[in-house]
Amino acid sequence: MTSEPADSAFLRACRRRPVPHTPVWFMRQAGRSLPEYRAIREGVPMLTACATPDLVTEITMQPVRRYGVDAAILFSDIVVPLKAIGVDLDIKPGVGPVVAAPIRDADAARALRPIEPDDVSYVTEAVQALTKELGAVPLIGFAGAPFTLASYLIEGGPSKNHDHTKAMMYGEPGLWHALMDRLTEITLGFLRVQLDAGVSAVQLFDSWVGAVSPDDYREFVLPYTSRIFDGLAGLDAPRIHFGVGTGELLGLLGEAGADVVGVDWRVPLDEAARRVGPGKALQGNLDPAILLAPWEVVERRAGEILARAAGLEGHVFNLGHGVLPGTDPDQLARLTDFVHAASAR
Ligand code: 1CP
Repeated sequence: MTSEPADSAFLRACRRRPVPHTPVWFMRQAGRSLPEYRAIREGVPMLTACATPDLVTEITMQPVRRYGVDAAILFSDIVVPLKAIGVDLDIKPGVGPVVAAPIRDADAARALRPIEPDDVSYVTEAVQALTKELGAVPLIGFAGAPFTLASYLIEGGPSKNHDHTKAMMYGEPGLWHALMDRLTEITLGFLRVQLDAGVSAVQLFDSWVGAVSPDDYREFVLPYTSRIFDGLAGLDAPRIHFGVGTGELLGLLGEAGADVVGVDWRVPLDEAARRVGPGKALQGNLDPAILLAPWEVVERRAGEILARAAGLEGHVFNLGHGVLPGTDPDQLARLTDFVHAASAR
């Protein structure tokens, strides 16, 4: 047994050190499929839950207790820092984040001010309570990356094609860069609050950046994600970078500077390692939909992922994206046990 997060399989794998077993956690492991989550959230709006430290602490702990995962992820949302600096937005059940006045001009971009620790004191409080309760289990903090945040702000809500976002990127590059610059400072500030409060690692979710080409990523996104990872260098907390549909961007995601690159299910991990290049751990990459199939299928597919990962410098087992709402929690519990047993060394 280890007694400090620093000795944990999760942090060791992120640092590409030998591990007793492959560590596992699941994106969106809190909420979604857990009945105890639905019970505690009954009648509490999402953003109210995120701003209530007791609820954040309890919900963050639920999947750790039930699944025995190797890391907890703070219960929050990528739009929490935007709400905290005064953006008029809400999270609508069954929809996601909805912004009252989408940002489409320079005045609206300028109104996005930097975040101060006092704006999110409930996050500091929750992280402090959680690090005590978690003991040796590491806590992952997170933030949305500038591109993904920009998409919600510009579109006004969830979007399939990110049309308005790309229209600004291509048509008004000056405005685009000004907006990305502001979002970069907010993201950095929000991650620093979590690191100061005691999280052991951070994940930057650029969930929707797979929508852009490599050349456009380099010009319109990479400078900002690089600034975030550079700003968090030398802190002893591994930095994880994740996006969906990023097969063609994996080399650039590696270039951006994270310690760990998250891979969705579309690229096998051994091929992902070639694309990302040396000196990085990888995280992933079971298709979350596989968990809806019978256990025998889950076991076989998870075994294939471990086999693909055998030659990696470091591997954190995860899904290729978040847990789907219809997932049976027992499948996640079994999967956690299976990964631990099958990878024990
Ligand atoms: O384990 C956890 O559930 C941790 C908490 C967590 C995280 C890491 C939530 C709670 N949201 C997120 C990150 C997040 N939020 C991302 C990045 C991860 C990903 O790609 O899945 C994104 C894109 C969002 C935006 C968002 N918030 C959506 C997606 C909408 C879309 O564009 O398709 C949704 C549905 C939300 C609301 C939300 N966030 C979290 C929960 C539990 C919910 C559901 C709201 C509710 O219960 O009322």
